[in-house]
Amino acid sequence: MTGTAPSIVHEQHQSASFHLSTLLRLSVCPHNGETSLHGRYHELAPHLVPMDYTNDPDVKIPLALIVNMPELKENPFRNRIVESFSEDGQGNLSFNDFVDMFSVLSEMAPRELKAIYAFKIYDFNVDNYICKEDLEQTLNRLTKEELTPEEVILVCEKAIEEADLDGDSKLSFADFENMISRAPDFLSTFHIRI
Ligand SMILES: [Ca+2]
Ligand SMILES: [Ca+2]
Repeated sequence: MTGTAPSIVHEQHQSASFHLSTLLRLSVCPHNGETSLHGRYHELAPHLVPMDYTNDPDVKIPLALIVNMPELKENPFRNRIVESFSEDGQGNLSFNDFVDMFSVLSEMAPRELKAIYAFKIYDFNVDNYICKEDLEQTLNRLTKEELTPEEVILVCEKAIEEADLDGDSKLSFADFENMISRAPDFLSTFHIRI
């Protein structure tokens, strides 16, 4: 069971990417959202991004410029968010990556899709599991370090204990879904207004 979990998650990531391009972009950008997103993308790096995208130029904007956007710069997960949407894995975002990011973070994105990306974002060491250390980093960011280190450890231990369906002391994507199904507000941290 444990051995199959990462590949299931991987498959879900892949199908999520596929649906992102086809479904979400349409549902999220009904008011010329893509046009205004292109404007935003261009603004971030006018020296890199051409205005004319008809030939789909191979342009990427580095993470350091993206995380300073007003929508992201107060977000404690900004670096992880951008990394999670970076197809080249280096934190650089193509325009397609950029549109995907805004699509998933919008209020209209389906809950399952937000869950998939939340899992990616919280998986700090990118091993397809959320372990106690991942959860501690997550909680420290969410609570802005209002909790003592001992409290953080306790909360994380309890959260894993409650959600860990297969008893391996770390959260697979299935365990994680189990956890967020008990906390309906959990994914609200992923809303960004464009
Ligand atoms: Ca991990
Ligand atoms: Ca588990």
